Amino acid sequence: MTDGPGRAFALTAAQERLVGEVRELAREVLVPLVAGGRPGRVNRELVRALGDHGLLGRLLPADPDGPGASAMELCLLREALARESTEAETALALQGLGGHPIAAAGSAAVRGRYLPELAAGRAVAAFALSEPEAGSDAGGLELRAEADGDGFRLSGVKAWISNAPEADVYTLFARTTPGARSRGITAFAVPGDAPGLGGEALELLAPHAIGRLELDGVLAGPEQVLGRVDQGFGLAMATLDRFRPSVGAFAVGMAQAALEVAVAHAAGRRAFGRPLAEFQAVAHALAEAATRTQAARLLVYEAASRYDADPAAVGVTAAAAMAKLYATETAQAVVDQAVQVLGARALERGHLLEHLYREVRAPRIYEGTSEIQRSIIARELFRATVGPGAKGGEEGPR
Ligand code: COS
Repeated sequence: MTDGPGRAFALTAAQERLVGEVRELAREVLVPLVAGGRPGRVNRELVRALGDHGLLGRLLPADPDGPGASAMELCLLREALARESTEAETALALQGLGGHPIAAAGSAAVRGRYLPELAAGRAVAAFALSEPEAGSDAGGLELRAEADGDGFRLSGVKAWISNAPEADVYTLFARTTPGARSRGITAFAVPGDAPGLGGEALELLAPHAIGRLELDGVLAGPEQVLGRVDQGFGLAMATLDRFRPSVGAFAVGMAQAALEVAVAHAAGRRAFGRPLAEFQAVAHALAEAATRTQAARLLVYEAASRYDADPAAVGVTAAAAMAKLYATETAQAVVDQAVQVLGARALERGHLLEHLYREVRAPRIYEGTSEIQRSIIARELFRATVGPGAKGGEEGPR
């Protein structure tokens, strides 16, 4: 990703081209499809278009044994889409998050069944980790997977699962060994039409396809296990290491979009006989927003590059946490500042900033809250200083 000395985090010409092409595709093809979707429901035409135009194929290999996108490419796609359409961005991201564990750890049968469909956008994936009583404390999840013949029978509830209950396949984490916390969790690929699987849609602040799942004795054969029995927690964490920088990229895209609206407004709008840009309070606020957005972008690129160099290297988890933490907190502040610069018009229903103001809130919660990211960073910090076993705060994760 280097482009010569002194430009360690400049994009290459090929990366710049990709970003430009994705933004154009979003404006011309994806945004009109978003308009035709039903708020709060999976937009299958949009997912199909993401497949038809090759974006999903960059994330998930259509050839079950082929390579997926790099973490850096994932970030570039997400940032570029977020500049144009948060709905298109989210549809892409969810397909990647739900599909990645299948690509990384699925049996040949499961990879062969789902990856070509997911990459083409003909099937929709979801990542089902959270439960009503286990959000941040993912190791405490309780959805049961009891042995049944050579397979398992799954019962329990998942909550706030994006794309639920409409997804065609769920990467679902369940408890195979009671009382063993993170050492007793197994990941499964569960088809959306499995007998005993039901659910309902939930309505959130920003409309997304998201819902609750109820499993009542859903049967899963041994070939549906992703990775190894009782080792699903590591797969969940490794998936989040890959996706957290890209949540940061989504946030950077939103921040950049908000910043551009605010700068254009401040340059053109006059008050008290001069443009807003000539008021130092406004100019400095926008300077600060631009600086923080660029810092967030660089943290995101750095975390993604580290992951691509070696996903298991020391420092990858903390870098992912820093990128997600800083970028999502920054985006919230930048969007809020942009609203302040535009004033009441930014609050009108349908204004881009009104939309971003609602969209920007959830990323500080999902894929690990800001508090969890700080705990992860602190744990790594103290581990590096005083050795393994150190905790980053009394209630921090081990
Ligand atoms: N990659 C691979 N393995 C990892 C890992 C990572 N990034 N982080 C932890 N693990 C492993 C640990 O090595 C440990 O393995 P062993 O039992 O073999 O030693 C195991 O997982 C448990 O780790 P830890 O003790 O750190 O788990 P905790 O229960 O203390 O909590 C946190 C870990 C808090 C980091 C985790 O629960 C988390 O990320 N929570 C947020 C969940 C989340 O993002 N939810 C949103 C759902 S997706 S929208």
